[in-house]
Amino acid sequence: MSDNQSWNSSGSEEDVEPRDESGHLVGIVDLSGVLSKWTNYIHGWQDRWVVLKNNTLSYYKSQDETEYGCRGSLCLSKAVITPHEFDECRLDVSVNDSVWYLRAQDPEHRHQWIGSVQLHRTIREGRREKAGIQGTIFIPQPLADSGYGSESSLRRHGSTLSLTSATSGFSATSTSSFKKGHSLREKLSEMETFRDILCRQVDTLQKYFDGCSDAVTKDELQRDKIVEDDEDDFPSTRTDGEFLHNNHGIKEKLFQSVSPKGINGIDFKGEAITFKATTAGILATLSHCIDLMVKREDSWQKRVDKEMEKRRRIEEGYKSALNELKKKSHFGGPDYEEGPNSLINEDEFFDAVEAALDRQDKIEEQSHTEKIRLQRSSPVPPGDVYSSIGTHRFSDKPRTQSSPALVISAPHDVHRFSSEVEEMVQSHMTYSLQDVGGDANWQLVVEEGEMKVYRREVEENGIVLDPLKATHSVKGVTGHEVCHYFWDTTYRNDWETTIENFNVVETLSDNAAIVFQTHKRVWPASQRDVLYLSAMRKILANNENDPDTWLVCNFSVDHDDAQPSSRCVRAKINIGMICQTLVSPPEGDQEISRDNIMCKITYVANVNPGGWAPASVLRAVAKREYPKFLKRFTSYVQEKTAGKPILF
Ligand code: 9N3
Repeated sequence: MSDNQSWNSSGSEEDVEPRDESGHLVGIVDLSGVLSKWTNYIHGWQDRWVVLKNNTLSYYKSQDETEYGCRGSLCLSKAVITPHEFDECRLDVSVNDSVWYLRAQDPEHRHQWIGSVQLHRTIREGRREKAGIQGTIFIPQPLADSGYGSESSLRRHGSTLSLTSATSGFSATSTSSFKKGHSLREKLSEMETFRDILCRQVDTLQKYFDGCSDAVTKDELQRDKIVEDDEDDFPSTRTDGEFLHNNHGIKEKLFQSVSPKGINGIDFKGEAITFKATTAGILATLSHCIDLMVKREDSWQKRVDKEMEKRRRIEEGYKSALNELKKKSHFGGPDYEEGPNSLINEDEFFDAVEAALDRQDKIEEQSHTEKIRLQRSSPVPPGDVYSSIGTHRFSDKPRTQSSPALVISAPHDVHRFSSEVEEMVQSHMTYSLQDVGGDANWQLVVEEGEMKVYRREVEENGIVLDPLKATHSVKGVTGHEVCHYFWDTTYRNDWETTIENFNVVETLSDNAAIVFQTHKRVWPASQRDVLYLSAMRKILANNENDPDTWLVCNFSVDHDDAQPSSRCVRAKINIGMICQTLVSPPEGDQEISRDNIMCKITYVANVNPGGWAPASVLRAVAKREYPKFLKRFTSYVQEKTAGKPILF
């Protein structure tokens, strides 16, 4: 129980039929506390000390002023308590046509009040029935300044309401449970109260008009001209100034012949005045609402302006900080954007990479369609760079039986990296060809037609090294052809889309070279370069039934002519393109055509990015780029070899 409300509830023996000094039954569930009470249009909601006792709800100006007597009371026997539909704090207590609009400080307090009033009534009813007492209705007699907390009191005091002050002096003076800054909500609540009052008044007026029309038809108008003794409520001293919005200067002459409580016991003049007062109140509250909304909008606008200014300053700060950073020598170097101190987070990095890749795709697509268009308009003449394949020297190499992976290299293939190449080739033949389909360590990341791409997630010191293995079956081409187009840098730009430029640093032999390439920068990651030895080999099978193997290995090496630069991060690669040709026998004595051949490819890739890069980004890029490369490259080989002699 809060400090401004108190219970006097007990189930003790004394309370069975207790009576106060004046013989009234005293509280079983008495309750008193502060409630906001709707007073009038001028004062709106006011905090009042409300007491629930002896089946009566009374209110006082404040708790300290209870000895001066209550300002109004309602007998609860016939009272109707209505919790407000939307305002969770409000409860309206009405008896006949008297309504008290009340507001508790919060929904819990409202609940307590409603519960208490109901409990009070139930207990009283029970006692009354027992005692055979008939329910009586207590009509409140408001005190002089009790205001207009009910419709009846409104009507009673309609004439004393200074209507001019109602408009000019209307201000949010309510000291109710509404908190500061909630004045708009307060006003809206007032509007709801007005709406309720207005509805009742419209009903009353309607009743009056119905009565009028009855009276006219029954020719009873004369009988209704009896002057009743209710003059106190409508002093004759009333002046024009007391009328609100009577802009037309028309007084209710029309109805002056009718006594104040002429038709259906309704005092039309009083009703008309209070009706005007209500509408005046509504208008005043509305204009107040508008004022508040305008003020609120102003304040929001100011806040928006302030935020915009703040944003502008931050953006400026960011720009100048970035400029400062750019001036520093390490800008653009390997340690700048990447690494845990990167200025952008992984998500942003990832988005940027994706966007850049999409842009690249679009450009590639455009150049591809352009190329096709040009090819169609001017077909490639015979003997172009691609048609030399039939004369490749590997095509007539002797076939020798040897150990599992016998590497044949002619004397002119020998160079200073020969042993490294042999080692790499052996390693590919032993490990790379192993099937990973059923290996739980390898996850299948992409499967499209014959192509299957697997990877193993491996990280070393936070650097993603995920080994990749892909298998593919390509119809109509041989392993030799596949390796030829993969190894020979002449064709590199036809299928490779991730390279910005490349150059052969050193030609080691007819089938081995050292290549330097810079990969296209995928903003905002630093650009990567790779320096690798690329060698092509044919490995003869152990027996007649097994196919020979064609293989290209690209693995990182060092070279004095291609030192790492500050512009790029040097990535390290170890890649193998391992191919075997399967031939299905042709029908009859026909020659083997491209329809009879198929190349089984095993592609393995180990890329060490050479520095920190976000794992999620690298993995996403790898998942996207490898299948794309495999499809594009193998289609390219099919395209290039179609209609040409088969290079076994
Ligand atoms: C990737 C290189 C990087 C990243 C490669 C290099 C790569 C792949 C294939 C060479 O098969 S190849 O030898 C054909 C000749 O070019 C070959 C792939 C991922 C991202 C797909 C794993 C280095 C560039 C890089 C690394 C990290 N850029 C940004 C972050």
